[in-house]
Amino acid sequence: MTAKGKFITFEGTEGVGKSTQLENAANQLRSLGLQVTVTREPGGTPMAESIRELLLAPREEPVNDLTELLLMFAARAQHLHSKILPELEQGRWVLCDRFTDATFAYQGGGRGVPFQSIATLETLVQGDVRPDHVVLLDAPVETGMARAKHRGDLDRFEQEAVAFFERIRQTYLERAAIAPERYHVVDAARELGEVSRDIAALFQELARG
Ligand code: Z5A
Repeated sequence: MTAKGKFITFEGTEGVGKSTQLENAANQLRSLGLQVTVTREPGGTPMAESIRELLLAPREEPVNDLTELLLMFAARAQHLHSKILPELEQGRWVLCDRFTDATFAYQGGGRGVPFQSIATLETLVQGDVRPDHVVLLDAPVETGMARAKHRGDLDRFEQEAVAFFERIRQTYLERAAIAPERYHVVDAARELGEVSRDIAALFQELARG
C-alpha cells in the first residue's frame, strides 16, 4: 500500500488471544519510538461502534446474511476512511483487531456468502488498500472457546455452533496459505509466554523494515 505507516491486522477465531497480543505488540512498537494506533473492527469510530452494537446484539429476528455483510462493510467504510487511512498518512502504525479477512472467514466461510461478493465489496470500499501484514493466531476452536467463555453473556456470533467456527478457521488458513509473505500464522494453542515471544520476534523484524 502507498501510505507511510504500516497497517497490521490480527485475526483468528474467538478467544485465540488477538486482543492480548495486539496490546503487547503496540507496547513493543511504542518502546521502539514508533507512533501506534490501536483499533478494532467492527468499530473503531463512534459511528462504526454503533454499527458494531447492532451486529453483535443477540436478537429474535433472524439476521439476513447480506444485512450482516453490508453492515460489516458500512462500519469498515467509515473506519477506514475517517480513521485508518488518515493515521497511516501521518506515518503512524495502525494495529487493528480484525479486518476484511474476518469478513471472508465469518460471512464467507462461516455463513456461506460467495467469496466473489465479498471481494466486490472489498474493492468498492477499500480500493487497493490491504493490510501490509496479517497476524493469524491459530488454535483449535475449542481452545479459544474455553478461554473466552468466562466472559458472561454471549454475543450473536458467540452463540454459533462449533462447526461454524471450524469453517472460519479453515477459511483463515486457506487465505494465509495463498500469500505467506503477508500472513504470519502463529500457533496460539501454546502457553501465553511462548506465543508472545514469537509475536515479539515478528514485530522486531517488521519494525526493522
Ligand atoms: N466479525 C465478523 O463476523 N466479520 C467481520 O468482518 C468482523 C468481525 C470484522 C466481534 O469480534 C465479532 O465480529 C467476532 C467476529 C465478528 N465474533 N466472534 N466470535 P471480536 O474480535 O471483538 O470478538 P472475539 O473474536 O470474540 O474476540 P475475543 O474473544 O475477545 O478474542 P481474542 O481477542 O482473540 O482473545 P483475548 O481477549 O486476547 O483472550 C481471551 C482470554 O484468553 C483472555 O483471558 C486471555 O488472557 C486468555 N489468553 C490469551 N492467550 C492465551 C494463551 N496463549 N494461553 C492461555 N490463555 C490465553
